[in-house]
Amino acid sequence: MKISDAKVFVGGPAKNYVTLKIMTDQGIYGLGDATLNNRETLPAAYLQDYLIPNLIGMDPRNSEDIWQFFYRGAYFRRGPIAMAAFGAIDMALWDIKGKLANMPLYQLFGGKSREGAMVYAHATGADLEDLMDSISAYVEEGYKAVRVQCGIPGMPSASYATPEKRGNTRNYITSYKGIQPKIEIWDTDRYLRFMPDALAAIRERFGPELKILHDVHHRLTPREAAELAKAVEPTRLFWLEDPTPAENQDVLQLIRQHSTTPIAIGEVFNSIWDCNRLIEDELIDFIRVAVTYAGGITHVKRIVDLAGLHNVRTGFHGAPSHSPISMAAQAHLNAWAPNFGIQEYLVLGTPECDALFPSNHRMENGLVHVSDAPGLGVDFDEKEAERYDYQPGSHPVVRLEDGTVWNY
Ligand code: CS2
Ligand code: MG
Repeated sequence: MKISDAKVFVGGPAKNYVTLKIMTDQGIYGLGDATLNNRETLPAAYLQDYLIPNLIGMDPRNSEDIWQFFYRGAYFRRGPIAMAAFGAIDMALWDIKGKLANMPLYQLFGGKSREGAMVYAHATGADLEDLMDSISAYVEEGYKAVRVQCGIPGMPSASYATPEKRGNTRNYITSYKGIQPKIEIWDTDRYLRFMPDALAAIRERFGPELKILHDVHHRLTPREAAELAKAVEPTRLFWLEDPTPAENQDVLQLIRQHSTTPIAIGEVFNSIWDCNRLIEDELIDFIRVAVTYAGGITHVKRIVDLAGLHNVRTGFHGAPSHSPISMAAQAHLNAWAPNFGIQEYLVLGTPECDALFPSNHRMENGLVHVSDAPGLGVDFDEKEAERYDYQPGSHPVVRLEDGTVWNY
């Protein structure tokens, strides 16, 4: 069996998805997602210019060898662009493997460990009352867990704030349009004065059962993060995410020494080497990598197994930047992983998105039920794809009030 061709598509409804389709000489094809949010053309170029010419003629069943060939063969290892490109190839090869075996992927991993995998939605509000409305809407729909982000009084433009009051606060998809980044202003002191009480009020309003998550988006210093993690202990968060930038991993010890609030980190990591220390030293409770830019199923499965040895559960990144292809790959891992924690899940299910990526994965009462179709269980409609092309975008850049650049 040989890979006969491969194509890359960039574009999609309201979002640039980087979709890889690998064809074989036996007519079976596989799909992968190489979307790297706001840098989409780069993994696409890596695939087109370097990887696809090498892929043609390879045996698609040797997914491990192909992964090693590209990873070691690159010489310059890791990095989100390369790992997103390898990840897309890897997903597509697993998709082919599942179709050959006539089995859904979770069966190849070891079968189902659960019937439905718990997901969390993004509730956002321009202010606390607005956020409460957003949470209520998700709770009414049956979600068991919500991430809560809120506008901070006196801080007009942080990514937590939805500038449009109501209306736009559900199904939150941040608009990053344009190559010039939007500037947001951040003030740590205002945030730290507001957030612990806001989280306590949410717990008070929604009671003990709701799982409440909050994303700090790398904004705090280690000491400030320890202060916040300690202050929110009575609220019993499901997790506190990215409290500090994770380049310096020693600082996580400071947070641990001061608080028992569960910590989730890893959405910007792209290899096991970015998180092995955090996992082995048990400095985090949830690992947030995504199959998209952490090298695909082959590599992420290794991270999941390492995490399982150290009481660390999964909480894969699932922002709208991921296409339904990588979300399907994660649905299969979530069905299998003995140390599954939760899945971030944003309702992509617009009619346009469903038409482009038809699948039978379904969300019901806050749980994702994985499809039983062979392989990834998601398809890609090339005719639909012709409607879209690449739209440049950029993440916001954050500055302090005096102009100092801060962390997004
Ligand atoms: C966030 C993301 O989903 C999350 O937890 O941190 O919304 C993040 O802003 C985007 O993925 C950036 O591309
Ligand atoms: Mg995050």
